[in-house]
Amino acid sequence: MNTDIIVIGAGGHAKVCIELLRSMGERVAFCVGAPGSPDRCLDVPVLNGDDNLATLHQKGYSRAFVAIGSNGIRDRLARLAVDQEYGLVNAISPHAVISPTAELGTGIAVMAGAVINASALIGDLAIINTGATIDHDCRIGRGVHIAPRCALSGNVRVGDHSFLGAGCTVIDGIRIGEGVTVGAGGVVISDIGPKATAVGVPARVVGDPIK
Ligand code: JB3
Repeated sequence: MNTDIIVIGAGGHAKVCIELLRSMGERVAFCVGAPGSPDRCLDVPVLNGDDNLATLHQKGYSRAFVAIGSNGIRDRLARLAVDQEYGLVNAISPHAVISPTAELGTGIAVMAGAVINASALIGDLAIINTGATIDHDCRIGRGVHIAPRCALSGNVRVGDHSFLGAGCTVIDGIRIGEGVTVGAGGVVISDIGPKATAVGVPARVVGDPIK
């Protein structure tokens, strides 16, 4: 058995996650990218195509991290990796501040400068990006991306696969549904239903929710 990690994805997010994993003392053996990916991601060799996951597993690799920003693709590839009997690891910066009472899922990324406060729950495959703050008792769903410098006050709920763009602010107690997008800089002061896109200050839903 080989304890080195396979990173799935080979773009900008993978670069950040490789460095996070290394900062935790882990080694990354290969990235697996979509066909046509560059040969290397940072200095890590890139294999093209998801059929490489089975081959690598046969060679003894069993730990993986899915480093793709798209919430849908990240979730799909995580399920594929788990189906192939990989264990998903976390990539957590030593420069993040995480409460001992926070509950962390698997396959999550927490970047430098992020803060996760008391009794917060971070769902599987979530990204808490650079400098984002998640305050007490927040519930962050599976496959959510909280982009850099977002600030979530206490008791905020964010449904699965939602995306809060860079610099969003959410006041306490707000409920954001599944599959929601909040545009960068949005200030959320009222609840947002599922699959909506909201933008602005204060954030307002635009268009019809995507069916
Ligand atoms: O906002 C920040 C700080 N980071 C963003 C990050 C969270 O998301 C970043 O700016 C980008 O917006 C995005 O980064 P990501 O996901 O690395 O995007 P990109 O550089 O476009 O790379 C996408 C990667 O996904 C490429 O390496 C593709 O090969 C890979 N990919 C896409 N589909 C896939 C598949 N890889 C595999 N193995 N299988 C697929 O089906």
